[in-house]
Amino acid sequence: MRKTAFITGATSGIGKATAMFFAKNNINLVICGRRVEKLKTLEKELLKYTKVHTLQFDVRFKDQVEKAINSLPDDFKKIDVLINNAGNAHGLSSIQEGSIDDWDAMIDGNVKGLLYVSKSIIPQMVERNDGFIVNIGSIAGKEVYPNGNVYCASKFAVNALNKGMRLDLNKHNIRVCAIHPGLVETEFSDVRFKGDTNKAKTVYQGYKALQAEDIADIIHFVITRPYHVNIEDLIVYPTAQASATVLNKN
Ligand code: NDP
Ligand code: 8X3
Repeated sequence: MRKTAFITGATSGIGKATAMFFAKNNINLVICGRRVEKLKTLEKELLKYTKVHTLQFDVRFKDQVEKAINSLPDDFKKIDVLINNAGNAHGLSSIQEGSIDDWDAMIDGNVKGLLYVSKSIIPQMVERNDGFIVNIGSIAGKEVYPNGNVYCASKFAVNALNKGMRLDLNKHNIRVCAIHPGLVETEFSDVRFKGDTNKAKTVYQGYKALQAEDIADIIHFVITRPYHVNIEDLIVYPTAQASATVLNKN
């Protein structure tokens, strides 16, 4: 029987590429995001390959999360694979100059949002003693870099939650994995720099950054291992990057 994957943050970047990769590999999809037009455009493309349901909600608001997930039609209610991917950095400022609104967006989206979605989906996995959760962390969750402060804190939290899930869900036969990418060329920097496209572009210039499809391929590899194999923690850099601050640019 075909499996169903629930992907948050599917309107762009890693989530969108993962949806496309999964669709071409016969996985049914629930795709989520706030931008409904982007969800609908992607749905049209994915429907060429698989069954798709779209859910529009903001992960920061638990009522929206619960309502959306409770609204899933019967065909999509059983979630085999949860990809906790939605998230962003907002700003790149010193701790003394950072904006509280940016901090709220990162803590609420990257941490609480991941929790709200997980809380709504984990019970069915526990009941079935079956399921896979992939948490998209970041190298920012392994290493703090200058001005990364709150974004890094949010991804350190994802790293901790991944370990917590792995421990608590162990007796329920549920696989849990975190993937921690380095620099991936997506809308991430556009969001971080609040639409300053030129500034965002320079992040990915002078070397070959990871592409969203690279991470999608790895996520698919992780979830298609035999059930007794759980890849728990994976750091992925572009070849040109050796740490959060060491980048071999031309
Ligand atoms: P994008 O900006 O391209 O995608 C982010 C996705 O998250 C969008 O689909 C967006 O959808 C969704 N999203 C953001 N905030 C919310 C919210 N409050 N509610 C619902 N959905 C939300 O970035 P990436 O694809 O690069 O990022 C995906 C994940 O990968 C993030 O967790 C990021 O931290 C992580 N990551 C990215 C790296 C990079 O260098 N790009 C490196 C390491 C990790 P919408 O706006 O439609 O709601
Ligand atoms: C995104 C990668 O280096 O901007 O998580 O933190 S980085």
